[in-house]
Amino acid sequence: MIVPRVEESAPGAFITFEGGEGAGKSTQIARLAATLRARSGRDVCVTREPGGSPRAEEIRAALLGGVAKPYGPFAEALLFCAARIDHLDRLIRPALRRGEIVLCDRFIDSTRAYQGAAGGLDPAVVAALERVVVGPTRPDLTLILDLAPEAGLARAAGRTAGTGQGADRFEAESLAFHTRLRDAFLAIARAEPQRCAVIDAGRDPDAVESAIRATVASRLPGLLPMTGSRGDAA
Ligand code: Z5A
Repeated sequence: MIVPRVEESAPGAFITFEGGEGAGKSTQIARLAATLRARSGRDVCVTREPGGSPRAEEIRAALLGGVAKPYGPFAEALLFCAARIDHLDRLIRPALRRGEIVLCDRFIDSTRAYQGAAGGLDPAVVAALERVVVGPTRPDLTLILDLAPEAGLARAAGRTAGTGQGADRFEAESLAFHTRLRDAFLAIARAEPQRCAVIDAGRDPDAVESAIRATVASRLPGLLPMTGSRGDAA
């Protein structure tokens, strides 16, 4: 029997950010966290996957270093799940129980898109893993930052230019892989419109931030009050 690992009444709010490489997730999470800290009166926990807890960060280093790639997408998915189990148990669920707002850079939809749609892992296997690993701890809102893969890869390359760092395990994949990813994220948004919102991430950072604030304010009105005539949040 699978025991639910977060109370149904957990008072926190769980928002995930998803999208392809360089879509601007880290940039926008930092901005939304600052806004929520200033205006919601609640504690905000910023985290990421893979990673977010010391053990999960160790698994992250192996995954992004390509250690699991030769074993195929199923083995990679299991490692992402191992990291997620620790992250949920050590960080996300305790924070939600304390009533915090958790902002997470990537979560279940990245497994669906990277290992599933783009990597070829059977969606039924991905769904089964989700059921046993995540259980009832589902995001209240998922912001899918949508950007043409060519633009995202160029942004990611611009960020590492001159640092001596090369592309990581996933950045090094083909343009066709990244195009499948984008299509997969958009398909998830179409399939789960109540949970997901697509944000046009091709605009300048201020415009993207404004769209995200408005979406949070309308989808989770308890977190950010709506103000102004255009529906934007304060
Ligand atoms: N993965 C998986 O396969 N399965 C899973 O289940 C999970 C993950 C959970 C994690 O890598 C990898 O793990 C990821 C999927 C896989 N693939 N990769 N690579 P990561 O965490 O290192 O990388 P990422 O999640 O793709 O994030 P990123 O590359 O750091 O991108 P980002 O956070 O979306 O973007 P950013 O850092 O905010 O911005 C990138 C650059 O663009 C930076 O220089 C910004 O200043 C700039 N930027 C940001 N916004 C803009 C706008 N609006 N205009 C212009 N420039 C901008």
